[in-house]
Amino acid sequence: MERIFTSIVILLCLGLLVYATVGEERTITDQVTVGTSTPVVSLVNLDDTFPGYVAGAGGDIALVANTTTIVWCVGVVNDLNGYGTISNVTAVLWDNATDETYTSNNNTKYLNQTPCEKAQLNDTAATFNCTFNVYWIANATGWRCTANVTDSGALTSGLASVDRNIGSLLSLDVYENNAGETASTTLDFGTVNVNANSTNDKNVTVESYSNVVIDYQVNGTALNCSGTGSINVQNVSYSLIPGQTIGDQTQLTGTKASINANISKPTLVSTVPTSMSHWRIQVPEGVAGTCSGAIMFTAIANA
Ligand SMILES: [Ca+2]
Ligand SMILES: [Ca+2]
Ligand SMILES: [Ca+2]
Repeated sequence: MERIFTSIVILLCLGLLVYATVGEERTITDQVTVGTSTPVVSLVNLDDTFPGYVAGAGGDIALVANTTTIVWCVGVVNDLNGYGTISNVTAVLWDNATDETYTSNNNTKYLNQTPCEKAQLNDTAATFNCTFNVYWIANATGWRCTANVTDSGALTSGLASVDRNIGSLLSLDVYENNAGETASTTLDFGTVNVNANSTNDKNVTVESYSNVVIDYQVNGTALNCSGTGSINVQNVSYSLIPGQTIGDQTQLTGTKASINANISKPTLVSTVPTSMSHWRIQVPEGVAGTCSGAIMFTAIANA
C-alpha cells in the first residue's frame, strides 16, 4: 500500500514537472549565418577640383584649350561584409545626352585613367577617388559619373552622380598661311608702293581649339612705320572670299567685328578644324619704311 502511494506521489510530481513549462506563450531561438551582401555606393560627386565626400558637393567643370583637365569622381562604398571585402571600384564619365555604354572617346565618354584609389573609412566602408583626363574637345553639356563597385564575392552595384556642366570653351590659334611659304605669326604683305593696293591675297588661317562651333572677331591697330608716319587700321581689309579686290573686302577697325566663319566643333585632338581668311592693304601717301601693327582674333560662340 505504501509503495502504491509513493508511486502516485512520484507520478504527480512528474506531471507537475512536465506541465510546469506550458503556457499561453512559448519561445524558441531562431538563427541564421549571414553570407555575402551587395556593396552599396553613395555620395558620388563630380568636379574639376576634389569635391569631398559630402552630399551634393561638386560643381561645373571648366576645360583648358589644347590640353587635358583632371576631373574627379569620388564617393563612398559600404559593404556589411567588411571593408576588406570591397575589392574594386571603377568609374565612367559620360555626356548625359549620349549613352553610358558607348565606346570610350574624347567627346562623350571617358573611363578612369588609372585604377580608382580607395581608403578605409570604417569597419565596413571605404572612400574612393577616380580621376579622368578630359580633353578640351569634350562636349559642352551636362556630364555625370557612374561609379561601380565589386566585392570579393563578385557582387556589384553602381550609382551615378548628379549632372555637372562642362562649359563652352572658346579658343583659337591663328597664323599666316600662304601657299609656298612657311606658316608665320606675321601677316606680311610684302612691298606695296605708296598710293597702291596689295594685289594678291595674304591668307590667315584660324584653328579652333574650342568644344563648340565658333565664329570669331577681328580688330586691329594702326601700323607704325620705321621711316615716316603710320598707316590707319582701316587701310587693312579682309574677306572670307578669296580673290576680292580691296574695295569689296571689309575694312579692319579698332572695334571688334564678327566674322561668320562657322568653324565646326573639333572632334579629334590630333586634327583641328580651320577657316581661312584673305587680307589686303592700301598704302597711303606720307609713309615710309617698314610699317607694323597688330590684328587681334577672338573666338566667339557661333551665331
Ligand atoms: Ca559584400
Ligand atoms: Ca568646378
Ligand atoms: Ca556663325
